[in-house]
Amino acid sequence: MQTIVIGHKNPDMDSICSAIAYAEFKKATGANQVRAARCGNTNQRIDYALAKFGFEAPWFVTSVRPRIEDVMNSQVVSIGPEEPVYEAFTRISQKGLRGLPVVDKNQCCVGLVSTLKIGQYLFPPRDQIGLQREVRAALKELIETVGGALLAGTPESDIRHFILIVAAMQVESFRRRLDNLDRKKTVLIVGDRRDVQKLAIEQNVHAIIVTGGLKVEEDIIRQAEDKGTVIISSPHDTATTVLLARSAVRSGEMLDDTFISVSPETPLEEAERDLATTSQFVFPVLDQHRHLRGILAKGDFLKPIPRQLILVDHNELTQAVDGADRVPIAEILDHHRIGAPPTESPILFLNRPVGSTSTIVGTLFQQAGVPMSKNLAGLLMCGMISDTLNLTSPTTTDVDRALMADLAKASGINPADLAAEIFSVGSPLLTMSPNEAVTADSKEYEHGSHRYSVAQIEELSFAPFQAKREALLEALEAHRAEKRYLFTALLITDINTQNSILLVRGDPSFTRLIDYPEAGEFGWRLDGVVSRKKQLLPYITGLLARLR
Ligand SMILES: [Mn+2]
Repeated sequence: MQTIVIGHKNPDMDSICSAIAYAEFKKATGANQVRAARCGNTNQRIDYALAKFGFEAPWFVTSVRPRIEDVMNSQVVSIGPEEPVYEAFTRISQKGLRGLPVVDKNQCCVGLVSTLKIGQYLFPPRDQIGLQREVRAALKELIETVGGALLAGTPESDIRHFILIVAAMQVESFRRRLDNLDRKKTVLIVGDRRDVQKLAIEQNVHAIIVTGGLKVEEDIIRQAEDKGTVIISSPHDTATTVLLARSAVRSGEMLDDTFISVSPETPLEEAERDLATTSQFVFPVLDQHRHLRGILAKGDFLKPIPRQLILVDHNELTQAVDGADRVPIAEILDHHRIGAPPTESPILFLNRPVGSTSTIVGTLFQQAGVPMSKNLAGLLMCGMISDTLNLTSPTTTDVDRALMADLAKASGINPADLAAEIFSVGSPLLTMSPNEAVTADSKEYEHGSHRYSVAQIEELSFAPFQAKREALLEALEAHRAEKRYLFTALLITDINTQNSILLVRGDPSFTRLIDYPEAGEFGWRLDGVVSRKKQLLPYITGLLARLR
């Protein structure tokens, strides 16, 4: 079972840092196969923090929606086109399958051989019962399939069309029978019947299989060598020998090349919908080069998905990675309002009203007595500083202040210096396009039937704002229209003065309710507001409640 520790869409510093740190914590406390992930791009500030403390950006995951590769059987059982059907059937039975992919020398899948097709071959319909005697195979392979020993002659290795004849009759009857046969095609299956063997050699029958491991006399073998007749000794009785000889046909002779294949990346839901009504029971899973990566059986759709999520810094599905509703959520660590989906089993849901998720993770390290590297302490400080504007946001608690002091001691880094470094990197207004600025840290919310989004950017001053105002408003409106939101908002926070400007584009029925002092068209001055979560969202929720 793989566990993915992942923050919200449009990841911010806290969600990246807490995902990395919590994955480390899980590993340090004995969990296996835990991996930190992100479902969006980092920004310059996050990249700066990661580089400063020597961390890679977490694994980029666009979707956790279950895919075919999650449930397919990758211990691929296949058969070469040259291998006998007997071998194919043996593998099918051993593995309890309904068919096998046929794979050529280049590992490309060229078709399927199914139990149905093998059954039809071995048991032809009554009106074509003569087919029972026919086999297209190389004599050399036929000997191998029968488990026979070569006594005379040189069996060829090219595929030929043979007729199997069992001589269970008087020699005179057999003589008459031979008159009607193409002897070059005939493989005679007989016991220790010296007279029949002798006659068959004289009449140029192509090969003779002597069954039951019975002895063949020296002069018969010599005579066969002289005439070029192949003599084979089969250890099995006649009935078994006939069946095995027929199974010597190559798998490639019996393949179904109009088969449905699937790709490892196809979402399971989509595959299930498409394949449910087909009569094919196993599906080769092929990559873009048609190389066989696995086999999917219809029963695989019922397999549990070997993956679970730990959500950090969010608990609402609208903010979670695509497909989060399709895999089990094992834990949630967060400090936001509760909007979590119901779960099937009890889970660890740690939601604390502190300044950052990094604070929660740091506290877990302390409580469990798990040692933390200097770099990890520094990384957690970045998450805390970013979310609490270095402990100045109203979301800051005594827990944050105490932990920050401990982490500063552990890392040897002064929080104020680190904060100045982080916020001086990559001003969103100066380094991002208007579209990036309004979406990079955007979060989507639901209120009744309404959906809306609120983004936030932190700046060291409002100086670059006026020049970008119009472009930001246009980008907000484009984003709103694209997502069909009731409104889109952008909170621009000056972390030095602790004031913000709010830009909102959306339905006038909502915007006319905003009663902060206006700051130009579609803009409001929110003095003393720095926290989206603790100050702005409760205000917005209050307005929405008044909406008619
Ligand atoms: Mn956070």
